[in-house]
Amino acid sequence: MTRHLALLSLVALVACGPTTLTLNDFESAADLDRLTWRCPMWLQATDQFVTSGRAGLLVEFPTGVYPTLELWDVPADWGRHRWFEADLFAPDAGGEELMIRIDDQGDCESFADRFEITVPLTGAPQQVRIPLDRVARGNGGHPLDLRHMKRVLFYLKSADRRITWFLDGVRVTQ
Ligand SMILES: [Ca+2]
Repeated sequence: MTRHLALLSLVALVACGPTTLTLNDFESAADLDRLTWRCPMWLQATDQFVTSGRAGLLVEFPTGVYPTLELWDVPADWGRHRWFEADLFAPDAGGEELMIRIDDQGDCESFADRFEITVPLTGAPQQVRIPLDRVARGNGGHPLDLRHMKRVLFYLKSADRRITWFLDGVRVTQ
């Protein structure tokens, strides 16, 4: 009987499927091909900050307004998950504020129709964890459709110097 229960537990575990859906883990050239940026900047795979897999991403934002890193071609259906998570480290930017913007495949041109949040940078490794029901509410316009997501952007409103930071394990979890 105990053995049967153990087997049933295993079946249930498998049936539930993976609890993490990776949006980008920066492990391969194909992963890096799914990044774009808005200003002259430097991106490279790194082993200096890795929280998942074997590599993370090193980003050098240039001086200027709205230096932006965009993750596109992400898995679209986040509907079975509860949290957006990412690990980041900005050792020389403690006190700065990183912005995270998340768009669905609807009309995200107006501020009200997308989701944005301010993340205070601590200067130490930190995990961002945002409830997806909050993402779905957006900025007060039409709600985002978690089954048809499009992209994630990380940006600063402005930088008065080059800022190097690290990112890994961008994902949604249950
Ligand atoms: Ca990784």
